[in-house]
Amino acid sequence: MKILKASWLICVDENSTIIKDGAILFDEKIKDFGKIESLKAKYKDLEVEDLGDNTVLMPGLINSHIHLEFSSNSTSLSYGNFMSWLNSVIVNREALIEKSNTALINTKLDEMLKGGTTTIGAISSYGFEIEACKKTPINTVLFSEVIGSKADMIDTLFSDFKARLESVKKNSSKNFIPAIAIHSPYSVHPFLVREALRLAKEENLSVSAHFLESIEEFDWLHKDEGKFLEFFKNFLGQEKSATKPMEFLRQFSNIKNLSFTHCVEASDDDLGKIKELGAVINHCPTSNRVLNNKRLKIEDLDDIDYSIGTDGLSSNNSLQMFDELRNALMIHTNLNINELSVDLIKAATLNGAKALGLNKGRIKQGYDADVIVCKLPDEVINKEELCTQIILHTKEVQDVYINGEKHV
Ligand code: MCF
Ligand code: FE
Repeated sequence: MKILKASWLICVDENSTIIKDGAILFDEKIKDFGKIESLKAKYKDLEVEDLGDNTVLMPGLINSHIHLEFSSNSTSLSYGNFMSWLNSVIVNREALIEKSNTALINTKLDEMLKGGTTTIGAISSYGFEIEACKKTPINTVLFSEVIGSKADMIDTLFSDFKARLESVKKNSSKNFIPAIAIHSPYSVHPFLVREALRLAKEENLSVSAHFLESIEEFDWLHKDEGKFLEFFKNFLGQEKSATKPMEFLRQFSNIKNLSFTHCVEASDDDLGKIKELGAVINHCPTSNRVLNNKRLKIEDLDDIDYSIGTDGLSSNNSLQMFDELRNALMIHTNLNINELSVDLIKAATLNGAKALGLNKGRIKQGYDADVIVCKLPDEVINKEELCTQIILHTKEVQDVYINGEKHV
């Protein structure tokens, strides 16, 4: 067992505790933490590794919503209008998926690791990222996605989904965990939603769904009108949406680890239901911006926890959590920057762990020892500004430990 000492220790707890000259003791779990003097006095025989000047120890970052299968996209997809983006996904999907091979995804995962990401929630449409995710030290909750609203395709779609889920289950391990994604209320037939959720409950799997991301989705689900009407008429011969938002949400009762992605068009009632379900909102600020969707009003969430996701390179120029946190900092202009930064660090650690159902994201006895060390360019005087400075100045981290093992 080892003691690590840094200039600062961010615990991520109810009181946002930050300890100056803090240290942790860990093997694969966190065993103890506190001021370096008190740890030294308690564990006289143990070696202390001083991480150096201007260093910060904190829980590893958790990217709770990412699509690795779109990793080859840079400039192919259209941004600035949600329908144009959707149409460009349909046109380019096959080519992008084919180019997003294991070698490319390995490279992306390696960059993410160096950037301080220790856990991801990966939405998997095809299962083409499984090989890369099995190999990476980054903990992966792999959400097999069910999608499709055409009634006569249901059986085929459900069998395909179950086969993909099985292949994830076959490979499951401590850091490769099967889960289920329902794509969205507009794109998944109610039968598929019901059956996929039945499976999730039976097998106690975490669940995630995209929910009310765009005004087009809102108009279609609530009023059967808007740009989606044209889209559904053309592609599927459908003129009425199959589900209302509240009906969709009601189906998710009794799912233990649940998250909804985006939610920028959710009403107060929807948010009330999300809170009652105990769900976390995956907040993807860059994706919302580039697809011309609204800003998530995190100030109005009324005790619903939100986590941070980059989404895929299908709607982002980076998969790095510190890039995403910087964007979040710049988008929520109405909030105090130092308070927001503290909140964002909690979103990117503890709340991500809650979304994925993991015992991570916090420096506390018994939690998994997934920790990162950031090195700031100079001294920070005010504790209150520490989180802001970390978000502003970190591109790559100095060290990464996952389940107590050093990987960077
Ligand atoms: O979160 C973004 C935007 N909203 C919906 N879907 C996706 C996003 N990024 C990738 N997707 C995927 C989704 O998983 O796009 C595919 C689905 O498999 C086609 S439907 C837009
Ligand atoms: Fe997404």
